[in-house]
Amino acid sequence: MGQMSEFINQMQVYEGAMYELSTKLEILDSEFQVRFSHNPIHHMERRLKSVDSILEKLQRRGLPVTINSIRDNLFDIAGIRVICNYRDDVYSVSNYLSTQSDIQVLQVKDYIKNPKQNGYRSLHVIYAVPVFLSSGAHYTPVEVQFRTIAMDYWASLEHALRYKADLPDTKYTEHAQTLLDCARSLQNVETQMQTIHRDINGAPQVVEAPHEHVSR
Ligand code: 0O2
Repeated sequence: MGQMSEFINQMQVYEGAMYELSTKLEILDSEFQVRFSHNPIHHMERRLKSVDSILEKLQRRGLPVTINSIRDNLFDIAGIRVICNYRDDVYSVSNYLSTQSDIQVLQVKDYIKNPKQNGYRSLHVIYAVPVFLSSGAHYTPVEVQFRTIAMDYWASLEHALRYKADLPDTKYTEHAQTLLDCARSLQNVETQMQTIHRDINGAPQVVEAPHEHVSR
């Protein structure tokens, strides 16, 4: 098979894995609505990494530009962003998903418990999802970023600042510092609102995930 059609086939498998996982998340969200009269998921975003970003990432890491290299090294070709209402929701949804017996947890990076130096917070989990083709089950990685509305609001502006190349260095540094302050303020607001929400709706629905939390 030509490299091009093999690449297209592989992207279809990533897309299938992404849809399977987002259906699981939608089912969890509706179950929560029925059982607890609360929707933990505010909304979801899905994307397949573009060819340009795949090439950029392989080149940046000095990796060969082949389909095998993509399969072996890039685990964020398929990505889902799950934007939750509260921090408790982030952990209950991610833990319920992680306990499902037909998928595997490959990696967890908890930037909520250990925020990045710039203030970035989110829980990143890489799952392996079986996609059934005529040749059998193909376990395919999907990166899921779980975050609250506040974390998402912050990350969007920080992302915009990072890619604003024509900003003078002093301005960039000043904005980056302000963003770090904003991250802390948002975290405080979130904690206070979470407390009110717990008082109204009761304790969070959290199960222990059957995996170690790994952070960099
Ligand atoms: P896109 O367009 O979202 O795909 P990498 O940094 O990619 O070489 P790794 O291990 O994949 O290595 O990184 P990590 O820490 O798991 O985070 C990958 C993704 O998380 C990023 O994807 C962002 O979406 C998000 N992210 C991580 N750190 C930050 C941050 O400081 N600010 C913001 N706004 N987002 C962050 P990509 O590949 O950058 O882009």
